This record gives sequence, C-alpha cells and structure tokens, in this order.
Amino acid sequence: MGKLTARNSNPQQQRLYKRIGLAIIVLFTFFMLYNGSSSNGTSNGVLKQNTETVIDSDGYLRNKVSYTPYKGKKVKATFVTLARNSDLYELLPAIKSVEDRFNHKFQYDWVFLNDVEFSDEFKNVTSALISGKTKYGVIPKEHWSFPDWIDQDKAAKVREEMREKQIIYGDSISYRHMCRFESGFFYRHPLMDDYDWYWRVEPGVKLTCDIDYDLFKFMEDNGKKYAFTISIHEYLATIPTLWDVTRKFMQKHPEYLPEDNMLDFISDDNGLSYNLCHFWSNFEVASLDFWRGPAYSAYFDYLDHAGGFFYERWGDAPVHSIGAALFLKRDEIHFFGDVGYYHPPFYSCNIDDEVRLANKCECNPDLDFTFNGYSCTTKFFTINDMTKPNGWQEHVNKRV
Ligand SMILES: Nc1nc2c(ncn2[C@@H]2O[C@H](COP(=O)(O)OP(=O)(O)OP(=O)(O)O)[C@@H](O)[C@H]2O)c(=O)[nH]1
Ligand SMILES: *[C@@H]1O[C@H](CO)[C@@H](O)[C@H](O)[C@H]1NC(C)=O
Ligand SMILES: [Mg+2]
Repeated sequence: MGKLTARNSNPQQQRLYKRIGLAIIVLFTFFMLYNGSSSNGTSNGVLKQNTETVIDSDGYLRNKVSYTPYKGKKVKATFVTLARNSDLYELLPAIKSVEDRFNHKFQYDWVFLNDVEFSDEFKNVTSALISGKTKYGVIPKEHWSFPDWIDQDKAAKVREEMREKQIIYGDSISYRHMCRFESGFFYRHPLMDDYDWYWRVEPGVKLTCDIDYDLFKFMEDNGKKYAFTISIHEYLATIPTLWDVTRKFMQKHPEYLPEDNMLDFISDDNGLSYNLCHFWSNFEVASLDFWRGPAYSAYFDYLDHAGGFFYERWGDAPVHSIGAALFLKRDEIHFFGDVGYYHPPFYSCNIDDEVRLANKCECNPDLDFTFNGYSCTTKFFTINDMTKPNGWQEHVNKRV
C-alpha cells in the first residue's frame, strides 16, 4: 500500500516521478507553443497536411487537401481564375505554387470561371490541390458575346486587318470576349457575391517567394484597393482610341475623379495623352467593391458602348489600370515588391538580397523586370516618392 505516494517510496521511484513530472511539463509547453504558432498560421513547420473527402459545391464527393485550420482573423476574399478546360495542366503548377507559398497557411477559397461548363476532370484535380473551398461557375451568355450595338461586319474587318499587321491576338474573337469579361463582368458573377477581395491567378504563373502574411488582410487593414506586382507599356495598336473615349468620359463625369488620384502614372502631360503604362492584370489583388462601385461601373459601360473591345482590341489591363489611376486615391494603389511573381516572360524578383533570403525566394534578381526600361514601376516609385533599392539603375537596360 502507500507505495504509490512519493513520500514513502524509495529514491529510485522518486527519481522516476520527477522525470514523469518533467516530461508532462515539457509536453505541455510544446502543446502551448504549437497552438500559439498555428493560430497565426505563419509557422508552416507544424502544419499538418491530410487529405479528406468532402462534398463539393456541386454535390460531388472529392478528395481535398486539408491542413490544420487557420485560426486567425480572415477577410472575405477569394482567388479567382478564368480558364478553359484545356488550360488545366498549365494551371495546376500555378495553383500549387500559390498554395505552397501562401494559401495553405490561410486557406482562402478559389472561384473558377469558364464560358463553358468545367469538366469533371478539371474540378476533381484542382479541388485536390486547394486548401480553401473551390467553386466552379459558368459565365452568363450576355457576358461573353457581342452586345447588340456592335456591328459584326465592322468587327470582322478589324480582326482581318489586325491579322495582317500581326498584332498579338488581333484576329481572335475569344481573346476579345475574355478582355471584355475581365474588364467589366468577372466581379459581377454570382459566385463572387460572397467576397469583398480577390486575387487573380492565371495558367502559367508562379509565386517565387514565401508569403507569410495575409495579403488580403493587409489590403483591408491599410486602406488599399488595388495592388500589382508588374507594370508595363501597352501596344498602342490595340488601343488607338481608348484615351479619347476616356477623356470624353472624364469631361462628362469629373465628379468620379478624386483630387488625389494617380493620373500622373498614366499620363505625362496632365491627361492630354496616355503614356501606355498599365498594371499587368494577370496578377491583381483588389477590392471587388471598387469595380462594383458607381465610378468604374459607369466608366466600363461607357467604354463598352464605344465598342473598342471589338473594333480595336482593348485589354483588361489598360482598362483596369486607367480606372484605378483615375477613380482611386493615390495611396489606395499598392505595389507588392515583396511578392515574387512570374508570368511568362517577366519576373518581379526583389533585387534586395535581404528580402529574397528572408522570403526563401527562388527567382534570379538579374531577371527582375521592376526597374527595366519597358516597365512603368520606376515611374510608380518616382511619382509616389518611394525610395528605389540600391542597384536599380543596372536593371534599366537588362535583357529580359
Ligand atoms: N474560359 C476561357 N478562358 C480563357 C479564354 N481565353 C483566355 N482565357 C483565360 O483568360 C486568362 C488570360 O488569357 P491568356 O491567354 O493568359 O492571355 P494573356 O495573359 O494576355 O496572354 P499570354 O501571354 O498568352 O498568357 C487566362 O486565365 C486564360 O485561361 C477562353 O476563350 N475561355
Ligand atoms: C471525378 O470525381 C468523381 C467523384 O469522385 C468521380 O465519380 C469521377 O469519375 C471523376 N472524374 C474524372 C474525370 O476524374
Ligand atoms: Mg496569361
């Protein structure tokens, strides 16, 4: 009897009890540390990865990756990808890099949109990689077709001329529907109604650095509405009258332009002409409510009726960029210089060694496009009084 209490046990047993006590304390401490680090989601060393079978939004049972649930505060945000079924195997590495570098820590949803039904294979395979909920939507016909005010013969003639001039995608009908959809409709799709923020992802892109903080929450917490990684000059041949139409809109609706807008990013002569600078819209983290708001809605409508999506080849990148530069306040536009990003053929790769090593980047800083002469991000730094990193001049003439 009495043998099980420390008081009247022998020294050997007392040592054993001490060890058990110590082990309990160590285990408890470890448990608390584990909980602490997983609740801010930034310590991926302790994230548990499993697969689970879930009933997806279309009622199918699917295998899905699942991680230790993120317990920090999230915002209403989603990834969004417009894609064809045939884009699947170019898209998967892009999704995987976004999941591995960012999303497995935060587990945001992913919306897929297509002008036709996604295949079962597309849904099965993408779902298996994505840590958040996956949703698949078909685009309504009105958002992917010629509006009735467009003269189809005139549009066909333009495509033929552009084919002869070898203007990239100049002869394509589907590319025009895509640009019009991305300009004015993706944020109105019913599947996007659940969200305030989106991050656009395209086939063939890659994240080349770890992102250990929540980019969406950063936007909300810092009053940002539009963020980019790469900017560039547009081909003038695709948008000959876009600026004329934009100027007419500005004259009609001066009330939509805030005092402290970023006109100086898109015009070097106070609005007389467009300098062709635009944010490369294949990467965007932005506010859906900005596009849904009165200023941009009226602007898109005005452009759509002018017909340039079909009579020229207006891209969603210059359209979004002009909208953001005119209707947002200067400090609502953000450059994510710490997000390593690649869309063929350009990289955004921070030239500061410290940033790249801290974020475990895999990109070659020699290939960074940010300060290349054909980029507009140098201008973005200058007009916003931002300090350029040491060595930026060496990149101006680098081949990319
Ligand atoms: N559903 C659907 N998606 C499309 C279609 N055309 C393009 N997309 C998608 O729209 C986005 C932009 O198309 P891209 O072909 O990448 O256009 P881009 O980035 O200007 O050109 P690239 O340099 O070829 O990448 C991608 O996410 C495509 O998957 C289409 O006809 N149908
Ligand atoms: C997709 O998954 C469903 C449900 O698990 C399965 O029935 C179907 O055969 C799969 N289809 C393809 C093409 O992989
Ligand atoms: Mg692309």
